[in-house]
Amino acid sequence: MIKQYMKEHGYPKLKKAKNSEIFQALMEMTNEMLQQKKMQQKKLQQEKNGEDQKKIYYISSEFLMGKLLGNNLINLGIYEQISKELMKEGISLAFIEEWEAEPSLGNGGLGRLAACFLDSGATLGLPLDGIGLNYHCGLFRQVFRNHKQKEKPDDWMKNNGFLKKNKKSYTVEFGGFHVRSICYELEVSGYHNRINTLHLFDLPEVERKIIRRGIRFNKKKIKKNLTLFLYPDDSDEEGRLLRVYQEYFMVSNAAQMILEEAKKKGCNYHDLDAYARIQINDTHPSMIIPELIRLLGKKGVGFEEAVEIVTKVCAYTNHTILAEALECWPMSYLEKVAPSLVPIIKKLDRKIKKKYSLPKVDIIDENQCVHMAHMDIHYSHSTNGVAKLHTEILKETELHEFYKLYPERFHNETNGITFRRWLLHANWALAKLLIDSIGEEFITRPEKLEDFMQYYEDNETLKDLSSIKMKNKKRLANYLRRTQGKRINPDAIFDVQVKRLHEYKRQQLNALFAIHMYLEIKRGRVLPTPVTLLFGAKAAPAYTIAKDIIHLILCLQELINKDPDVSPYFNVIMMENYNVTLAEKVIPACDISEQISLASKEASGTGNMKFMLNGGITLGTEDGANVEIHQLVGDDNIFIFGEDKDTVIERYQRGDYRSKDYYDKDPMLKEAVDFIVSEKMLKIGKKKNLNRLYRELLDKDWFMTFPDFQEYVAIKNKAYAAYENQREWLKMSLVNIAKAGYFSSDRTIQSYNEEIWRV
Ligand code: 26Q
Repeated sequence: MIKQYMKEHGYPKLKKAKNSEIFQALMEMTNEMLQQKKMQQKKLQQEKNGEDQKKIYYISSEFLMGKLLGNNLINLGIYEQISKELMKEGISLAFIEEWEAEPSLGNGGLGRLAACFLDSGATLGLPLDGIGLNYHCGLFRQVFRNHKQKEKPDDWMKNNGFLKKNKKSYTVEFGGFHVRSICYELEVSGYHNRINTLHLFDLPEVERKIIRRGIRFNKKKIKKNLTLFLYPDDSDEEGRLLRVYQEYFMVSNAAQMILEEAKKKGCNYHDLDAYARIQINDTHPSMIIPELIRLLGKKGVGFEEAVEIVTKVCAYTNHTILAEALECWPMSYLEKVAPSLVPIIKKLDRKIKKKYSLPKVDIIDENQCVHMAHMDIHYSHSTNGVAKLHTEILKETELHEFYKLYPERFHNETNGITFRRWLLHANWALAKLLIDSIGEEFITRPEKLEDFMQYYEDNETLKDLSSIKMKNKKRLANYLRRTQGKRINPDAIFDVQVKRLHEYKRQQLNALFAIHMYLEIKRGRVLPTPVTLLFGAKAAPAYTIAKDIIHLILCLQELINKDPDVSPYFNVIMMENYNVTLAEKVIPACDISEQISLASKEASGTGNMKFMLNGGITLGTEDGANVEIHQLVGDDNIFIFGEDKDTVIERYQRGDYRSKDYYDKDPMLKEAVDFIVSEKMLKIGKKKNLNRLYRELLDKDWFMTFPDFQEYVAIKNKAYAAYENQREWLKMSLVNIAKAGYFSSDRTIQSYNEEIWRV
């Protein structure tokens, strides 16, 4: 197939072609197939009953898509065929796939969730398009220099040919000037099913040249910088303003496009509800509500009616209860960026003040700040949390006043992950074992995975699971050696914590454990099987403590791996630039999945689900979707520790947590904490950073690592001991795989559709 294509399109023969040429040919061929499929789809619809009348628009400032080639080949049903064809010439498709740069359009969980949802929407045959922004240099590329994170622009567009410019263009009016947008598209293929579209808006004048050292640039030149980076540094006012410019630009384009598409299908604006459903992914796109009301007004729809229509069309997803992440913009910012929305937002707020006179639910507070989430809840028909525990906390605590006003609007939609990328693509060996054991139905009917439980006692299957894990560990070891010059031992237990760096996720707790383990081994403890602690995490450029935690881990890596007394038993590896591509290699290789956030703080987590599906055993707190994982696999197939959410929430309410009390009472903890500023560490690292982190823990420890330390050390030791009984361990792994069906994003999207969109 690819041979033929290359021949017909003037490429050299496979044997003589460079890898870059094979990649180019595969990409072009795939693009053509996607276009053809899309045309067929359109034709078929026209023949049948016209276009899909009602369409779902998932609006999000982030879509963390991952590389596209492999995923498209899988969804088009030709991955194996191409892979075999290339293999005949001694070429590895996995290797060719590395030529593609992954679109750098997201931070972490929320963006990756959006990408999984697009895959599931298309796979289920739903008309579900994404709308977002095309950030030229993406988030940032992380490099380590002198044991510190440095940020570099990520020029992903240079090596990604799936992005296609289309003809859409709209005018967006900011205060004092206007811009004309352009729009790119990415085709989103479903598994043996439909093709949807991700629309990414952009500006023609954006200039790479204005970037100076690292990722610094002039934040005032809006026309030149608007879509240069995802969330520029928000530590200063200019950065925050730029973020509001980005948000308004995104939603104004989205609203204009949605109205235009609806109109084309016969909508008269009064019946927009029959043509569009809008899912607002966290508060970043919230201005779509006043923007739609404004545009409907221009089309002749009265204010009150427009409010009603928009409320019916929009739905809002909350992804966090962290106060600092809840967007609340000063009115003065909106006056500067989007002055035409200001009277509308004020009117919306007056309605609420008049109806409820309850300051807690106001949109505009007494400091003239606009609470985006409040606007969403009042003026959309659905608010949802992303895991059972999270939704409960929203209803009982964070959004309790709103829940009392609108109990029927609250839903839980537990997150999910696409099995196509996180099983078929990332771990074909395991997928193949599953297909051979229980058939391939589970790929689109995830509840079928449970059939794998039949093999619980089957020695052959357990042996297969063991050799697949080993193969994946070796693959990761090779990859890290090749791409980062890091050496890891595939015979070690892989104990993995990969996710954005945030204090609430508590990488610092894991680092304290590493110190403890180092000291124990120095005192003569030996481990029957060596352990490798693997970290991967980017810190926000302006998040000082997060960067100090990275510094600590990098210093520990240096100290521990170079100590001949310790390194035969225990290693610490901090992988550079953790992203989707690396995740696809790390997750299938993991034995122990660290999900150790402070209970109540992680809304859901989705990495936890990916590890489970790939046979990793969760070691975690009762937080987010860990609670649901625990319920599914039972006490014997997970390692749970730590204080529960009620204890934590009560302690915050009392405000009486003093980390120093724990430090004074617990010599083991004291020893580990003091080591941060020990002579050995100061020889490797920077006094300023290590000392600042040390003081932070002693004086504040806002995410309460100290109360959980003893239990954490105990449970890690328990997990390492359990690993020694390989048969029992593999059985645990099998249960995790078999019970992971619930976490397919197909289930999640089906549920959004049944409860919220009703398309
Ligand atoms: C807000 C204001 C100003 C600047 C930045 C932001 C901002 C940017 C990104 C706030 C939040 C985010 C991203 C949040 C996120 O990724 N949340 C995660 O969402 C996942 C999907 O639901 C959950 O699984 C995770 O638990 C949650 O942390």
